[in-house]
Amino acid sequence: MKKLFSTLIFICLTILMANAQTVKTEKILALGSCDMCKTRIEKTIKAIDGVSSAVWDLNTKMVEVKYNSEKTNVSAISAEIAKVGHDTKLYKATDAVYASLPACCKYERMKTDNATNSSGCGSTKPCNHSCGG
Ligand SMILES: [Cu+2]
Repeated sequence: MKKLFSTLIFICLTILMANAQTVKTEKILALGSCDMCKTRIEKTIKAIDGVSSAVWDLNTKMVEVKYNSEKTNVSAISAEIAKVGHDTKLYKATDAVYASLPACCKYERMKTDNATNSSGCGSTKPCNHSCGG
């Protein structure tokens, strides 16, 4: 009887520890500008397998995501956000998807290191030099 009891305790602890390890809460930067963006971003993230909640904040542009780290991760979530038109730190939305967003959703795009600079250098690296121009 004593053995059964300690076995039960052990099983309970194992389950508790497993839960603590797999459910993560992470804040991800996702650029957007209005309530439509909020709905789009949250709906997109919640549709991902393993995500239990997503709450986007218009002021901070951060979305707090609760997810099972065995099923998904920040990189995969960021990729999905970018697919529907919102820049994240890891993935940028394509110009075509961004262009298709409603006018109210046009946010200021995230600056990328490899963007062509104003002098038309076209370098794929950060352009701190004069570009020979
Ligand atoms: Cu919007």
